[in-house]
Amino acid sequence: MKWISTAILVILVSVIISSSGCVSSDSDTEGDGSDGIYGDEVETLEYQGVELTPINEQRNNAIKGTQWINEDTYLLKINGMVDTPQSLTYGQVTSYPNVSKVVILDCVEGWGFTAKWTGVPVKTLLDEAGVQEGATTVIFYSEDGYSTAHDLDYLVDNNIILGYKLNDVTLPEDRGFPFQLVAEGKYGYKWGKWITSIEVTDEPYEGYWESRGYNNNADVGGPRFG
Ligand SMILES: Nc1nc2c(c(=O)[nH]1)N[C@H]1C(S)=C(S)[C@@H](COP(=O)(O)O)O[C@H]1N2
Ligand SMILES: [Mo]
Repeated sequence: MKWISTAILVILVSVIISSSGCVSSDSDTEGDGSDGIYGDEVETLEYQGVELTPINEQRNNAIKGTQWINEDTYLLKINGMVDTPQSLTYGQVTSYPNVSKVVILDCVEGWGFTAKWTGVPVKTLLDEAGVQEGATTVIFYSEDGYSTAHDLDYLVDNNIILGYKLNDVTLPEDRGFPFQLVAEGKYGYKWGKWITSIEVTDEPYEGYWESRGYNNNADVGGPRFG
């Protein structure tokens, strides 16, 4: 009769495991966005005739996993070579006129995805702060200790945006809420997520991956290292 109690135990344990939700974090759990529904937001999967990659099929990368930022206490700092340093709430950043565009993210490791991004032009924020004469570089710092930098001219000339909507859905936590830099034309490591501060400087800067050997210019199709 020992095998019966063993069998019952095995059945019981598997029932508990399969109903506890601790088995897997992928696939089609209702309401987690895998069905394209995020709270009361519905994901857009085609825009201006371009087919978009669904969020649940977009890969992601993060050195320390998801950062959980509280929208109510969040402040975006803008400092360095500016006349008026800024400290902006989520509501303030997202109430500037926004821009939407379809952009491909290319990770240097060879994967990528196409998405519709909506956000505020970095130039709008910098104009508000008043960039000082001689500034050349803008550094983006993130909640997880990550950082990356861009030439001021690149950001302005390409109307680069600080994105807060992805395929028309509020940028999910695991993807960089509240803001990810949509650094079109640059490898993924130039797309800072969970951005908390922006510093304007006249010095060259090497970010997290750049200081570990990745190319600081990072043009897609250009050299990956050195
Ligand atoms: N804060 C932060 N931003 C980051 C990273 C990171 O680890 N931390 N990884 C970078 C890399 S290497 C890539 S490829 C992209 C991936 O962006 P995604 O998660 O939106 O796909 O995020 C970039 N931004
Ligand atoms: Mo990457």
